[in-house]
Amino acid sequence: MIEVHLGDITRLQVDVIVNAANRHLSGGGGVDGAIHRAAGPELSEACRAIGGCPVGEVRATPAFSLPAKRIYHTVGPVWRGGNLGEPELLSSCYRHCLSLARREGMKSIAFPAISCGVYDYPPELAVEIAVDQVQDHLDREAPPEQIIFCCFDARMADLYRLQLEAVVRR
Ligand code: AR6
Repeated sequence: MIEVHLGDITRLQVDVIVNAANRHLSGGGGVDGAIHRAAGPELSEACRAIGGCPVGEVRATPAFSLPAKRIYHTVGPVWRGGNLGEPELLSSCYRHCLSLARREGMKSIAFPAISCGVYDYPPELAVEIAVDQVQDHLDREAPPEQIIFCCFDARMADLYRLQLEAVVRR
């Protein structure tokens, strides 16, 4: 089941919340800042111990004070016009998160709009990639039962809803 949720990802009671992190896993603004604040200082220590994460990959930590069980830190690409591998790297973020969730037996996962804030990825293009990757994953064995696109503003939520409808019609 794929859902669109409007609100703060840190409040969600799901197995996994995905963080739109940076390569150093050093915390920052946006959703990353909100997750670090809500999870507590142990999260920074756990991230420091991991050391970093290449763009397009994922690293997992416990969720500490959050209601979720795990945080998957993935690093989206910075948008530089679209010809520098941005679509492949963003797809790779979703793919890595979904396969790790499957490997870890996680039943529910919530994604923020990776790269759509400070990293400046055009939301329409990012949403198309996010929905395609999730849809693709649902065709495989034992995907998470619940996949949530968590949006912080109504415009983003509308884009996901439109894209999901378009995919169903395809
Ligand atoms: N819950 C859900 N979505 C949120 C929340 C929240 N609490 N807060 C913001 N968003 P961004 P990026 C939305 O900038 O573009 C950090 O400094 C936001 O409205 O958080 O991947 C990192 O350390 C937007 O739609 O992530 C990196 O340096 C989306 O989350 C850099 O920003 C992503 O915006 C990563 O940039």
